[in-house]
Amino acid sequence: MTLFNPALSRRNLLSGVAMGGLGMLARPLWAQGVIDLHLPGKPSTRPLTKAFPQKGEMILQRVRPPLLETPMQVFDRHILTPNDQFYVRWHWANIPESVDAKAFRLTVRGHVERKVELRLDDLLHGFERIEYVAVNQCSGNSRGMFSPSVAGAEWGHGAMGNARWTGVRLRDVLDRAGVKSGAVDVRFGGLDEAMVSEGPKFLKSLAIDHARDGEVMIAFAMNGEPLPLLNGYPLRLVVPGWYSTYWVKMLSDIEVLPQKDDNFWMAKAYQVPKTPFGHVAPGTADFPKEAISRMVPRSLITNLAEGQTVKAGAPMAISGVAMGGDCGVTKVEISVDGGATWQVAALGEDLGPYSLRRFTHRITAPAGRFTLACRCTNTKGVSQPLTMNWNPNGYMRAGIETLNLMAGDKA
Ligand SMILES: Nc1nc2c(c(=O)[nH]1)N[C@H]1C(S)=C(S)[C@@H](COP(=O)(O)O)O[C@H]1N2
Ligand SMILES: [Mo]
Repeated sequence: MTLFNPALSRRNLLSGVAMGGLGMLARPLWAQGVIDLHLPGKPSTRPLTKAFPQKGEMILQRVRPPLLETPMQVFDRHILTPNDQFYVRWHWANIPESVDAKAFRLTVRGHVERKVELRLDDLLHGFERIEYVAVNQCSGNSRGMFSPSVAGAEWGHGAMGNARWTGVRLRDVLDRAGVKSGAVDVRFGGLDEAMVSEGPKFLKSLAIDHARDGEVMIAFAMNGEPLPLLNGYPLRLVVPGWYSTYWVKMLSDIEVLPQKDDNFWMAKAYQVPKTPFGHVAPGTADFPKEAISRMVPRSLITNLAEGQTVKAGAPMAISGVAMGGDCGVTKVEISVDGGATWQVAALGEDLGPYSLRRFTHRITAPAGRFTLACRCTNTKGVSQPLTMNWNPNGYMRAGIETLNLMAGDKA
């Protein structure tokens, strides 16, 4: 398998990828169509682009650093999101345009018995491999849907992806260095750098017990292929059940800390209200905060779009995807009357507790305007809240999503 041949991986990965100095565009950037994200109360059309290396058709949110969103139809077609349509998000634009697999080193240092420097080859061949399916979801996924609006990247629902991740246990790598007693946090950094010297480098940490839980992974593959460069080639952290702000890409540095990490990205950024679903009354700015962590249940209809016309009185198929958040999906319910009554949908194959799960249902379309809604309950018994959650950073969107449809004589 070429994946595990480091001599091949660099060539395969980057051949044909002529990334100019500016913004990693493989091809000139011109609009290849537009898509309407139906964000409430704001301009919501976005260009579609195929201009980025190793990426197919994506919704362009920002060129530099690249913010690329996955169109909803991709989730309708595939339960594992194809790598070339997997969303992309970076904080700083100073991202290497290629990584030499031979020269690459992953350093483990800090509060350890011995500093170690691992080659990609060591990761591929020197540790037991693990593999599982997990959703990677940006903390700000669906931010553009909030009403009232909040500041930040105005994503639709496509700042998420589901993949089969292959790699090694973070615990085993930490053990190679020998964590000293008194370790508190483990901090992760990648090859990307801030554009300005005052800009804080993107660094995220996990508590030592979480880092050593045997599930947190240093991944070298997604869906059986090396990671696309924009998704973190050659290595990224996978923290199943947690928002992907912790899933550090192009992971090159692991530092064990004898104290809590108070760097900007842990202590100042990515803070949510310390309430269920990170919810505060819209407009509230002052509240006790905590670092964002575990995901919450969500469900999204993928085969229909806001405002679509369907045939009144005719059978109508509904399909979508659900996630339990930090555990599996137990139930998805559908409402055709805006949430007054609910019907249980059929669930698709169970790919494990951290995966997306397909749901399908059939209804007879009523006449006139109607509102479809779906609601997920996870294996811990947590259901999506009936009232939409809100916070000023637009994180952790969890409430029930609705689609307003119109049933008429013709579909
Ligand atoms: N090195 C590095 N890793 C990073 C980031 C970053 O800016 N730099 N952004 C994080 C955030 S906020 C998100 S949402 C995910 C996005 O992962 P993806 O681009 O593979 O979809 O990467 C995370 N890992
Ligand atoms: Mo994110």
